Amino acid sequence: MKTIDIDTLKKIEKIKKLKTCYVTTPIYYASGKVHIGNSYTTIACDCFSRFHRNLGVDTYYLTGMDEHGLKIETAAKNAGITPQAFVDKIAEETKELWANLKISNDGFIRTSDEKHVKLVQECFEKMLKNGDIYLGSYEGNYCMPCEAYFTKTQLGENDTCPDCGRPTQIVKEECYFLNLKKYENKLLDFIKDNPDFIAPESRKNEVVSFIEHGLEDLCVSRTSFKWGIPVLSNPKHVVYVWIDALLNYLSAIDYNSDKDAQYKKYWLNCDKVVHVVGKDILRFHAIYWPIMLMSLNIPINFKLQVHGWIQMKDGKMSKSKGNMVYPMEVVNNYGLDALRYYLVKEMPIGNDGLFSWDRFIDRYNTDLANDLGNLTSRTISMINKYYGGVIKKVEGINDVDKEIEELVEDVISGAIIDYANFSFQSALSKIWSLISRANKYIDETMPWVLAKEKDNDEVINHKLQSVMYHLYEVLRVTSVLINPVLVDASKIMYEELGLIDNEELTDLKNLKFLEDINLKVIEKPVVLFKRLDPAVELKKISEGNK
Ligand code: ME8
Repeated sequence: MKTIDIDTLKKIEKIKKLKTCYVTTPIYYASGKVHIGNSYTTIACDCFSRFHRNLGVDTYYLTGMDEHGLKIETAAKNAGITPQAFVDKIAEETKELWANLKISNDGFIRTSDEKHVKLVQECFEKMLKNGDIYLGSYEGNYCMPCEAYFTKTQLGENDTCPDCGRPTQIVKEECYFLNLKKYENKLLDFIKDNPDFIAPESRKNEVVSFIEHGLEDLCVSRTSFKWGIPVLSNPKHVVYVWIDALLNYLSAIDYNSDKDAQYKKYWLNCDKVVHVVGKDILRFHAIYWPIMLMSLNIPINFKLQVHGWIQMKDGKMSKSKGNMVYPMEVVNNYGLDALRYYLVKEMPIGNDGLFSWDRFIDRYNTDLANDLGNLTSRTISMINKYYGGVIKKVEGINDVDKEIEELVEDVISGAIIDYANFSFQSALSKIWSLISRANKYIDETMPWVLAKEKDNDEVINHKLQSVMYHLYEVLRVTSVLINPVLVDASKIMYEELGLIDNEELTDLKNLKFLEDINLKVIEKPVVLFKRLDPAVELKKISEGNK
């Protein structure tokens, strides 16, 4: 058998040595319904967490809600309820959505949680005391809906907001500042010394060039609204959103509390801490967050994984354009796996991905119904037809069989490395190259022709059996490799392949082509993904029947 190169082996070994992992999504603004864009991040982090757990890594997956700020205060007022009642409702709805998407998060932090409020107040006071936060006043162009000041160079035409395009207003207020300037060089050094701090590389370059242009101190409090965490020593100020929001990653794991076992395990001594963020909030995570940690004397023990946006054909999804897609609309009509697969498969690492219904239906039919679905049902039906469902070891294999075995080995190692690097698109492409090869292998070996030679022992007990064995192994390996993404299909495949509760044969860490399996497959496989008629589906969607 072909041997895997040393470099790949080293990478795999390193991944398999991981003991602990902490994965976080951004905390989402509790100002409205969670859409398919936020769902992408949450699903991708779920795949990442499931992958690590499947490898035996003790993984903590955190998500949550960002619940303070003027926008939420205003939305609550418009709804005629208190901000707390407003965010309680959104948090419940979001939790329910994540449960429906089978998100396997371990923690759900809300910035209105008591332990979070306490930590933010303590950290703010600590930074006040060490002089990194100071009181001053700020005058600048402020965008009300985005709750952000912009410098002259950032503003759009006629002083409009560079993010939402609406007019900004000149606002002056007393506020606290975080001294970013002081840390400029230290941060640049840190980024230089930790080349994999920000992935992908292009995003790292963006950050470095931003810092090199010079940082302005950051306004970190507000007096113009009430719905926030009061500054302990000067409660007319509330802590402005980023200091509040970023600390969720530590309050959730009980940093600075009496019971800080989780902080020790998932931060201080953790092998892999990954904050997954969209490109829109890179700067906050790559600049403000490490500076806050430096100021608080907490180790910067995390990496940033940056992803692009899910775009619609007519640009970014927005309520005003009316092009929003909500995840349950997809799940209710096409199943959870179809949504999970499409989102992680369509998002190239570092760039934007596209959501379009015609592409969604095309991928569903091609990848899921035709490639994966057909391979599964064809293989299981043939094993039943030719060998009464029993799969067993074979001797004497030929070159094509060997080629399949080598491909299985390559795909396993390649997919593990890709998953560990958050490159789901590439991992899935590799897995699908195996599925396609196996479908072609059926056409090449033509089992139905071999089966006709009933009295030929060589054909029936070796050749045909070897084809069935190799197809079975492709399916078994595939069912294990797709498990982090296609949570339902993988389980069904385990059942159909006789693998339920068989921890040894579904163990990702020791996954390889096995030469001696004796098992029985299910008699009647179900249709994993029912083929869709694109014309019918697209018509239904355009009529708004979905
Ligand atoms: O920024 N495509 O919250 P937010 C892909 N509260 N991902 C998308 C997306 C799209 N079209 N739209 C949103 C905040 N996202 C802050 C974060 S963290 C300490 C505070 C994802 O509700 C993406 O990950 O605006 C983005 O970073 C996040 O949702 C923003 O969510």
